[in-house]
Amino acid sequence: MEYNPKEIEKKWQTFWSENKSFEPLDDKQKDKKYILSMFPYPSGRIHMGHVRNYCLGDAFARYYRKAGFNVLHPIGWDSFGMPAENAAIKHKSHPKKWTYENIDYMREELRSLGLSFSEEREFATSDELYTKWEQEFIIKMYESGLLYRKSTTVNWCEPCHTVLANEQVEEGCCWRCGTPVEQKQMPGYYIEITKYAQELLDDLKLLEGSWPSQVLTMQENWIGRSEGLEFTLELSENSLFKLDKNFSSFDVFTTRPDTIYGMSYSALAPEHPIVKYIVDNKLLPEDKISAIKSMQKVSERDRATQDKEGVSLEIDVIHPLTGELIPVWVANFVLASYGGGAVMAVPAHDQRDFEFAKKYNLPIKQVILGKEGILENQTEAYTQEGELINSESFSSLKNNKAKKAIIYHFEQNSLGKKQVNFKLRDWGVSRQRYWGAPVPFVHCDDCGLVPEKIENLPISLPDDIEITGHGNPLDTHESWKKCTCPKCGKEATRETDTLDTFVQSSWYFLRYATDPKKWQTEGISKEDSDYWMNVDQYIGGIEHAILHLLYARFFTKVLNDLGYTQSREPFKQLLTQGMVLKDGAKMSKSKGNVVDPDLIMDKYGADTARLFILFAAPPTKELEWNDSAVDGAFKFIKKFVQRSAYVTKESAQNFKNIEHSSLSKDEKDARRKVYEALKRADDVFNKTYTFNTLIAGAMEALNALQAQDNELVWAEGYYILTNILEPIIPHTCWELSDKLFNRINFDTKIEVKEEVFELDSIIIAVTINGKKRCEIEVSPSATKDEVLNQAKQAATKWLEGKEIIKEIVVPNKLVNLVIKG
Ligand code: ANZ
Ligand code: ZN
Repeated sequence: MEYNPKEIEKKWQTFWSENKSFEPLDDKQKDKKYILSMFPYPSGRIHMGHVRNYCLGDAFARYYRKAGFNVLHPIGWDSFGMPAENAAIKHKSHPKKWTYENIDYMREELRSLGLSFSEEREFATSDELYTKWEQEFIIKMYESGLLYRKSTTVNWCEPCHTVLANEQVEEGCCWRCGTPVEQKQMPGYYIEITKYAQELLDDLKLLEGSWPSQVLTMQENWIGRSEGLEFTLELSENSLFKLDKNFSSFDVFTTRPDTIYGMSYSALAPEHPIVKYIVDNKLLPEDKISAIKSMQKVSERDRATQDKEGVSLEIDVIHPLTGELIPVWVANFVLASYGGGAVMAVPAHDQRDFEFAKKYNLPIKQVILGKEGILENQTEAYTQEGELINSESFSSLKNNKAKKAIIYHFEQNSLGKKQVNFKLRDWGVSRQRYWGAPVPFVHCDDCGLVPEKIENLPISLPDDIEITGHGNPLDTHESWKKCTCPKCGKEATRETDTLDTFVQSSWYFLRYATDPKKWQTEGISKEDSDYWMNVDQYIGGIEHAILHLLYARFFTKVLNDLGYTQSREPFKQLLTQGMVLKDGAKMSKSKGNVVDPDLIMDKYGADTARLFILFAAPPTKELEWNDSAVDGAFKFIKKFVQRSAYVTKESAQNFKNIEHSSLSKDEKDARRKVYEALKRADDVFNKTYTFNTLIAGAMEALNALQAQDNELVWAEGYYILTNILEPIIPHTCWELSDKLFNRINFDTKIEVKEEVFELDSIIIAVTINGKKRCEIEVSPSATKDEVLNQAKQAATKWLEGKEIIKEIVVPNKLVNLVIKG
């Protein structure tokens, strides 16, 4: 039998498609598995990362289908986003054309890998039908108060007339034209993810053991919960007058109320309203004003890597406990959007405050006494535990106790309150771009911001646009913008912002779970999603550890609250795959080390690519591309196919009658290896995911089969190996099982026969005074005395004339004899 991958792969791919072999059943009584690999962005061609991602998912899907589950294994396209617009600018094409042509091409590439996707559930997130439901969710969120519009500072490039994401700002300049980026106030839409911060944090506990702990930690840090004290700093009398009584105080948040007696200055963010007022009204000398202005121009992100910088604002606040005057500065390390955008600075115990105080010669006052005692000429902040000093009645308390005592004191005296803060910010979903889902709102002179009527959805993108790279093409499309107000019917203007593509990937798994027959009339079918959700196995790159996975968790909770699904945590198990490397580096065009999956499939066929990818490394580890290992994978399959010739018709029908006890040692060995591989398969798919060990086991089993020539053992071996390898090399295994066995009955589960693991004899070591002297071969049923006698006989020459004072038998392993002299 010859191995001809081109022929058999085409044959089975056509068969699967024509027979709809991989459509999930409409039978909610059946146990289900929902297997999902993160859907691809249609960038043009698939790369090895995709191959790894989808081959892993496919192995799970095929395994569970064989194990009798109703399996949902869908695919689609995350098809909105910037690259389509950039390609349109570069190649003078249309983003839509570019996107859908790429999808058609990549669909064929995935198909030729033989992936067992449901074809009926495929969609692209740029499909109008998808946009329609997404816009409905957005309106529902607006109506429930979860989505709002506000003005904030954004990165703005004037020549390109566009907002830039942080990632598009390179050393303070626009990535496209190189112009220095400005900070500009711009209105945008936000979803209040912060309302779910505590739940998003708490529910990480439910995922322990099922998600990689690294991902859980990253999410926890991103959510960034901290507990502390929020209190008000009152401005001094003089300062009040300086600010024309427009301000009387500001709030600060501290996680270290125990250090409050060490506050020697206070610092405001450059965007703080008091700073703005001072700048706008020129209440400081010219040079200070311009220094503040240049601080404001730097983005928050870049400030993080700058040296500490600040300007004294020439105003004071009153220390809430001592009544001392405390100077107020503006500082580049204070974030406008955290706490109140202001800090009490304690240079003795906070490193940033320390560096700033050193630079500007501000007092440093120690209030925590640690192991190092009184600190003189401090070179860095003391951030460890200790006892309070210089803290009036709180002195000598341990600092953790003092935290609570000081918060209590503030609360009792109505000076402040215990406060929980999160790093997590509300999710800005506005993009000033064309190729996205339009935000479904209308601006009316009389009614203000009005959501579109549900029956008018979707608000589709106009096709006749001019993409220049300058600004949002929707902004200049006058006829598209013109509309009527859904509320009062007067002429109004359409919103031209489109939604962040992360919105689309936040609910696509719920869409797949909805029967496509309902797609016209429902966005998410609760009935269907209650059956299919949660995703049993989610597979994707670690680069999505934070944003995508957090937004998807968040959206699921919101859609649950809105009644669309019973699910509240969408992904039960998460597998984050490692990267595919070549010559030790990530494959990338710029490094010129890309291996094109199409070429590999062309040369060797899909099964070789699949086998190599799952054999070369465990899924979570990096995978180094290796041409000779690819060749090795091909040779294994070829051998597997060729040797199948030893399986005769009669043996294929009769192998179930093997009488184990009558087999020779080689025959028994071969059988044992086959069953070991079978046993391992369940473990690998359900627990360890080490497909490499499963494949290695199958290879060993094939070698062991070759070392014997019992036809029945050959046939049984092939029956089992084709079964366990089918999730990995499906074309080959469908072909063999079809040729050799009756494919119709092929999916029945094979029982593991324990008799196969019973050994005829066991090798046992004999040691004398702990030193190994010889080995004996004993029957597994031998009694302790029989084993001992055999051991003594074998070791006669070491025992002659010696007295045995102790005999130890470790069953199946070892006999140790202790002798005297
Ligand atoms: C005084 C202090 C003393 C602080 C000390 C720390 C150590 P988390 O919540 O963990 O990030 N802080 C507060 N608001 C800030 C802002 N808008 N920008 C920059 N820093 C800000 O830490 C909160 C701590 O970060 C707060 O506690 C505050 O400094 C600072 F020995 O207050 B701390
Ligand atoms: Zn109106």
